[in-house]
This record gives sequence, structure tokens and C-alpha cells, in this order.
Amino acid sequence: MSRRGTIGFVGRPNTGKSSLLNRLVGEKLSIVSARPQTTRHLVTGILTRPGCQYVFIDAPGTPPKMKTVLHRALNRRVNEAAREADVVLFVVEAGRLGPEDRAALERIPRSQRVVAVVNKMDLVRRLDLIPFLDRLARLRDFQAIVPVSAKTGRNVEELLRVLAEALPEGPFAYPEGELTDRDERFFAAELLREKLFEALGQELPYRCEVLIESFKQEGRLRRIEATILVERESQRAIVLGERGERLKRMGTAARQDMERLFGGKVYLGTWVKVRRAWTDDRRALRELGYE
Ligand SMILES: Nc1nc2c(ncn2[C@@H]2O[C@H](COP(=O)(O)OP(=O)(O)OP(=O)(O)O)[C@@H](O)[C@H]2O)c(=O)[nH]1
Ligand SMILES: [Mg+2]
Repeated sequence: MSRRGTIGFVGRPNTGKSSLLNRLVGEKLSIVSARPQTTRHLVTGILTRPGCQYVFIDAPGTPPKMKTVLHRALNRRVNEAAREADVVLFVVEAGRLGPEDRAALERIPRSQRVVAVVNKMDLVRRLDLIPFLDRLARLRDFQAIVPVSAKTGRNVEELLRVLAEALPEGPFAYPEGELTDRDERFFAAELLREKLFEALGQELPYRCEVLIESFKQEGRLRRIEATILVERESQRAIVLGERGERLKRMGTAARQDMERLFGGKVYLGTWVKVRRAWTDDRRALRELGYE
């Protein structure tokens, strides 16, 4: 009998959950940045091996406080990943275990199967890793504790082996070769949002969102029109940059990533619009796919 099931990622922001998902499925599906709270959606990545189908579900890092409507939506997603998956991956950073990590663990019901992943093992010495694993083991009765590096790929095969044992038996839910259940429109928005996280300073990425206004296939060309939402006129000016240079650079980088992922030519049109307090506006968030 084959095994298959969903694996939800839970952890404080910036532990490398999205990087790990990308490494596990061998494709860049979930956006990554050096800043916390990059991921805002549930991103599915599917890996099918002989006898086992893994359906990974990347989720936002646990938001610190419930502030806006957006934060509440992110919290619901964390809960979904923590409660509804067959197995939960609790992702921490090697050598770092603080209150935010413990709070993230508390979001996972006691009845869940949990595999603890110690990511970024490339950043610590082997000798320091062993006492850290002991500390972690005292937090809960984990199915296993696996140190890995999403960056180098170290020990990722071992993680897959452990997960295969933890998943329930059953028939595959997706055809072999299927990579995700998210559509190209979703990835187009995310890839552009990633460039905002890379290029903009301080608070600004958290005030931005990307809305795909239109997505058309014209022969082999994908014609995509995207709007970047910001909350204030001054933010719009920063996103545009002098003579629109910054927006142009971000658009080019996003388009190149889209062409790689979709395997074909892309035309990307980008606009910047002010939409006041969209992070607290239920209607705007519904349009953006949060509600
Ligand atoms: N050295 C090292 N850096 C890593 C590793 N995995 C991820 N990173 C870096 O850690 C940062 C955060 O990675 P993400 O994958 O965006 O983290 P995340 O947990 O998804 O973050 P949120 O979506 O904000 O919760 C990025 O700068 C990554 O390049 C790793 O194994 N080793
Ligand atoms: Mg992420």
C-alpha cells in the first residue's frame, strides 16, 4: 500500500519554511526573503516518489499579534496548516529557540503528529547542535527531530524518509508529476511580491500587496497585468522610484522568474495604486483572496 498525505509547515517567521518547501519539491514555488512574514498564503508543493506522495503546505510564520484583518487571515492559515495536515513540520532555526518558537509550537494541537525540523544547520557547529537537539526534545514528544539545511540540501533525504513513515496509507491524491494545486495567476502575484520584499526597506513591504488584474494566454505568450497596492501616496512614490526605475527593475526580475517557472515568454505590465488601509479592509482582502 502506498502512503500519502498533507504536511503542514509551522514555525515563527524567517526559520526557512518556504526555502525548505522549495528544496523538498525541487522547484521554487514559495517566495523567500531575508525579512520575517514573507509568506501570506498556503502554498502547496507536491512530491511523488515510488510508494509515497508528499503534499507539503507552506504557511505564514506565526504572526506576533492579532492586529489587522490581514493578521487574522494569516492566523487562520497557520491554524489550518497546524490542525488539518496529516503531519506537521515544526520548523526552528539551529541554535535559536525562543518564546516565539514556543508560541508557534503551542498552535499545534497535542493530538497532532509533529516532526521537528532544525533548519539552517549549515550555520552552526556540529558540537553545538547536539545540546540544542536535546533542548528541543524536551518541548514535546516529537515523532522525530531532523536537522537539515534548506540552503545546501543537507539531510533533506533523511527528512523525506522520516515523513514517509509518519504519513497514512492510502492512494495518491494527485497525478504523478503534478507540482502544485495553485494556478499561474497565484505564482505571478507572489513572484512580483517577492521583488517588493527584496527591493523595499523597513515597513513598506508589509504595506504592499499584488493584485493580478488580468492574465491572458496569447499563443505562447502570457500577458499579465498586475497592480501593486500601497496605502499612501508617499509609498507609491517609493515603489515607483525615480522616473519609475525601481518599479521597472522589480518588474523585470519578476518577469524573468515567471518565464522560468511557466516555461514560456511573459509580458508583465505593472501599476501602483493607493488603496488606503487595505490591510484592515475586509472587502479589499476578499478581492486579494484572503477571506
Ligand atoms: N544559511 C541558511 N539560510 C537559510 C536556510 N533556509 C533559509 N535560509 C534563509 O532564511 C531566510 C528566511 O527564509 P524563508 O524561507 O523566507 O523563511 P520562512 O520561514 O518561510 O519565513 P516566513 O514566510 O516569513 O515565515 C532567507 O534569507 C533564506 O535565504 C538554510 O538552511 N541556511
Ligand atoms: Mg515563508
